[in-house]
Amino acid sequence: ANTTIGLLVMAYGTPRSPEEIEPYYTHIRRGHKPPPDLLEDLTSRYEMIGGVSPLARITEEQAYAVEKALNARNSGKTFKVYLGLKHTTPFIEDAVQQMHADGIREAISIVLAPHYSTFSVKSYNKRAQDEAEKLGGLAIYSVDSWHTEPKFISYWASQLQKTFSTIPTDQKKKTIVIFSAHSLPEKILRAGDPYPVQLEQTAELIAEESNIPHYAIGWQSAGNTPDPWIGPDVQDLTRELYDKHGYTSFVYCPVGFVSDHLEVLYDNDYECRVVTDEIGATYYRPEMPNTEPTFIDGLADVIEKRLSIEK
Ligand code: FEC
Repeated sequence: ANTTIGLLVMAYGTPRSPEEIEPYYTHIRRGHKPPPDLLEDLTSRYEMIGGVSPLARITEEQAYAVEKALNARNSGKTFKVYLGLKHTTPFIEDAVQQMHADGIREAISIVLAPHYSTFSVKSYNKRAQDEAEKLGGLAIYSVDSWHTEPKFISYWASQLQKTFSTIPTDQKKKTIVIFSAHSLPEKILRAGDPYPVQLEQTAELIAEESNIPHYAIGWQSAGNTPDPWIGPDVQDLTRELYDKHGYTSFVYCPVGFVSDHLEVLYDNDYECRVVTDEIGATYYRPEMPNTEPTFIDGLADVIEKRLSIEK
């Protein structure tokens, strides 16, 4: 019998070259090719962050780092990592097929996004489960969310302490932290989706551990569709907090993401900075988790805990 446990790490995916932007965008749009103006707009955002996103490299590094951390624990189990992406190759289904072909009978899956929503994590998990069911003989235990995981919280708390140590003392009281995640269509709320409550829980825990004076919750990177998206948008929120309370320093923590990628490098580092520049405030954005050891160890903890429920 094969006693190796499959470690299915799922993530969003990104184009690996400028030529891949169109097929990637078409996949995000559920098979509909983007009109030329939208494609041009997205291409120019990638150009602003260096042509392509560093996400492909970082996702891979994260997946291998979690595998390594788990195998270093001498738990008597051996993990083999498989990367499955939502919008580009290797797709989630490709990874499940590969696990099956390798004779894996048991696997654990995790999405590289901390908060559960029907729109994101649920659909990743469903694609993995559907493929496993089709193939047969492979059980996948899915992690739904890990937004309160202690080492994940500690990662951000220590990043905030680091950032605050660079803020002049007289500015600290006028500093606000904005915790954010990717916005989603508001209609998910009517179905009781836990996504916004989970973001609040993450924010509260980080704020408590880092002892920051003020924080707010915002949403970012909303899509361009006629139906309303969850707000307030981080840019509008920045203006409002300045107008109403006169904050002069803004610290952006996009805790719904775990890597440097377009939604952070462009939507925060460019778009939010446009607003802070306009109002004459200072922009701060702590480093993203990427492969920082505490964060990776936290993901390994999440996986061990999920497996212990099955045993
Ligand atoms: O290439 C990169 O560096 C950035 C990759 C990237 C990440 C990401 C994360 C999330 N998204 C979520 C939801 C939506 C919904 C739509 C949508 C659209 C886009 C587009 C690009 C894009 N997303 Fe994304 N997202 C990333 C990239 N996303 C590019 C298309 C152009 C644009 O709107 O900018 C709207 C389409 C639809 O209706 O389906 C919704 C969520 C996350 C965070 C959770 C996760 O990582 O899965 C939720 C990274």
